[in-house]
Amino acid sequence: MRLLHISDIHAGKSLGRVSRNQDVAYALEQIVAFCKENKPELVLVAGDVFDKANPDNEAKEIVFDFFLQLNSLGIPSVVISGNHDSYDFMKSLSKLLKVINTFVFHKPDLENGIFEFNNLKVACLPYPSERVLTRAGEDAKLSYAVVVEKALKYLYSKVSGATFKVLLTHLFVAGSKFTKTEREASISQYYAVEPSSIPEGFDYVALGHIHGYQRLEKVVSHAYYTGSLFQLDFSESGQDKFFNLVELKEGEPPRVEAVKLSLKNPLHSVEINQEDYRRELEELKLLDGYLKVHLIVKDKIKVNLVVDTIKEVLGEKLIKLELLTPEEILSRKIKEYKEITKVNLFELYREYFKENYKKELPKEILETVIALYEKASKEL
Ligand SMILES: [Mn+2]
Repeated sequence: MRLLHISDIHAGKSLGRVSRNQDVAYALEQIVAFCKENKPELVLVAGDVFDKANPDNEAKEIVFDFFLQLNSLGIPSVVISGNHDSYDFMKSLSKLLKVINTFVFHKPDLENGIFEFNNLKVACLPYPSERVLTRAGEDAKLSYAVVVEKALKYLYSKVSGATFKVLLTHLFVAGSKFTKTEREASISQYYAVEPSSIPEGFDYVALGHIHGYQRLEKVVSHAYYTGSLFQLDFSESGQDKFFNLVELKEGEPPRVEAVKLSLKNPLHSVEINQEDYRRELEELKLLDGYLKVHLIVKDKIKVNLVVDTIKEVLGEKLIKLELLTPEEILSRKIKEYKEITKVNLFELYREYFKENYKKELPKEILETVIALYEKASKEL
């Protein structure tokens, strides 16, 4: 059985004043062309179909066209909501999309979360928002991660008899590497689900939410984030984008092939210096896609001419221009690092120590680590 796993379409996304719908369309066209050629039996969409609760009409048309084309190739799709999708909007589409063999699971529903397809069962867990999972009731006191773990185990029990068992979900598994576009609140540690919460018996786990392509090494089943279909914003600049072709054979591990997408508009985040900006501009104006330019200035006065020239030369390609002093660049990098890691370094070290040395971290070692960290921060 051959499946296609795609994720994080984010139709309706814009970057500053620029709509990214053409980037979405370009990615989906490539996927349709791939399907025509390779004939997978089913397409799995792991959430964040739309970028917002009320996507614009063009975004909707692009998404509906995609599913219409898959249907005319005879390929059904299973779709779950991500954290960017509105449960209610996805629900409003579900009956209509079923007519074109696009099966939408809009909201976590453990009793009705199984999609059956020949000898395959897909356990579908749309983005389990904290609001939905921990309402009043017996689970209210349990932490989010524990409730999600229970849900995954329950779903697994409902697919366990099938020849092929796949999990389709949209959540943050602890230990995955994220960019900054996944939406901050939902990637805090509170929402992290432990890799061990994913039942081992799934043949393949199709994940959405994290935008950088990756396999989760700590999960026993073959678990992948295929990531967003195009570079959503400048924190994803330089990232290649993929979807997975997954081949399931009885008694064998799945064969997973990452298929690379080409990008309509690659994003570039660049720094240029006030002194030699003219020379750098000559190179930048030849780049495809969109630019975010950090202009490094000695002082912020007398730069009007430089700014005007940059705007004129780069035109529509320029999405954002920021003036920064070298000191500001440095402090920003430190801040970004803290945001990206989003964890308490010392907590992380404590866990690392415990895992490796099989005992609690002694207080004196922690004190030494903190002192070293503070010393290093000052030197930066
Ligand atoms: Mn997303």
